[in-house]
Amino acid sequence: MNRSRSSWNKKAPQPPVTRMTRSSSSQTRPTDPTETHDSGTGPYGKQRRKQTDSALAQDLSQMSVSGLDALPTSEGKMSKGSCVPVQAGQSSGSISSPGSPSALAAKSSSQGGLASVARLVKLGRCKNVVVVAGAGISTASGIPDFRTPGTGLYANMEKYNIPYPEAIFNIDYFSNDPQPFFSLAKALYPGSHRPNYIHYFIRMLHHKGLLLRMYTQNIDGLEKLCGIPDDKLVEAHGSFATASCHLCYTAYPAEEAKHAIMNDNVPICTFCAATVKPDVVFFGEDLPQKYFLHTKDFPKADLLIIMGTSLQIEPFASLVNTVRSTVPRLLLNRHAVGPFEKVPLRRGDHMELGDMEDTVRRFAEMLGWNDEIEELMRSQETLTIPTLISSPGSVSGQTSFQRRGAPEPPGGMETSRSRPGGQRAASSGSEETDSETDSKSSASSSLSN
Ligand code: CNA
Repeated sequence: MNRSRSSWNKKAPQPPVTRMTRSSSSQTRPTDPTETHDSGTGPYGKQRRKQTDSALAQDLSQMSVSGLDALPTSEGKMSKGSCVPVQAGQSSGSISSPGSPSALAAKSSSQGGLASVARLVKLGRCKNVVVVAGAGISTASGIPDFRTPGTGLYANMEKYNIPYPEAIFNIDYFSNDPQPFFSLAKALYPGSHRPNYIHYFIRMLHHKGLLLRMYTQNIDGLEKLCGIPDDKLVEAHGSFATASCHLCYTAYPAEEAKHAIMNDNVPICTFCAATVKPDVVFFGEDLPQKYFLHTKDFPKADLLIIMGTSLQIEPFASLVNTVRSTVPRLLLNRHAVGPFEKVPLRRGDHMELGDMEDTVRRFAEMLGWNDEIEELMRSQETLTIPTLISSPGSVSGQTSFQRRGAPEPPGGMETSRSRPGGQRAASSGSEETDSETDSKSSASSSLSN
């Protein structure tokens, strides 16, 4: 690989702030969802990944043998506070099978849960909706998730020549060998994929003045691309919109980083000569400052929608336990995850299992929003596609990504340490096209606090 240089922009020193790092698995998840009511910085302290490579390898081999099903599937998960992978149906309850409590809960939940929530929305009882999302909302756009057997990143690691899946998002591994991540980044850079119906459904929540905030683990930028405004979005695991030195955090022009990576060059920090990376949060890195909006948002939420996530990455996963205990929570996923694996479900919890695009379409029909969403998709796609065609990133298009069977993106988190990205002004992938008004401006204004 060649090395490229570019003009640099040294970041101003930042005041010390509370750090929240990304870690794999739900090691410190509160055990009783009804007990945790977040205030302040939340129940999670600084966490580091404690898994050993061998434990991870074992964990992943369990994942790869699990079947893909509309009902709960097997997913490896580390037990709280230990390095021992937990098997289906064991103490953490992470894996369920037909007939298991989760499957029974799934069965009972599918009897009208979606309709109940739709009714609440139509009655005007949900005006501060918080959405928590993961890679599953983008699989319909052709971007693999982490854990879906067969297609997920974890099942396709050999393509990247790494010892274990999470190495691709491990900052120490990157420091030694950025190539695996850069190979993946080439496939994931925004410009290759289009938002799907699910993204536009969330955009419609905003359009209706109901979206308090969307918290996404995704780094594909599709939320912004479909027009969800930046002040409604927390990209908890960072994004490709900015780039910086992985060592000293000196900012680096994102377009130049992209150009270098797309051309198999390594972008180099002009300040310390270490490797530059897109500001996607790696394991062990801090979350963006914006993430801390959750301390205000979740207590205020009157409906929580959890979509397309296995709730395996902390501290993000525990967010779902920080809404008030009376607040309805709706899980849309292929299988039960997190607190929805427990039976009985908490009062007010609903889940609708199966393919999410189908589920979300049904939900939209119940709400009477389907035609508007279709129209919104048509108008937004017309506006954004020309931009993408002229984008340098479009060379890696979806086709080549799929051909390589490429996995998915890492979650990134941004740092609260001296990373300006924490407050970065969102290089908007979003092109606001309608006259939506932000009915939750009071919450948004906290960004500048
Ligand atoms: P995950 O662990 O792969 O979980 C995804 C979940 O979505 C699983 O439970 C799947 O069963 C479910 N799912 C996938 N497709 C569908 C579908 N069509 N219908 C219903 N359910 C579906 O991914 P998480 O997001 O929970 O993990 C967090 C990681 C993944 C974050 O750090 C992300 O950055 C990272 N990631 C991001 C992307 C992206 O940006 N698109 C892609 C892959 C991974």
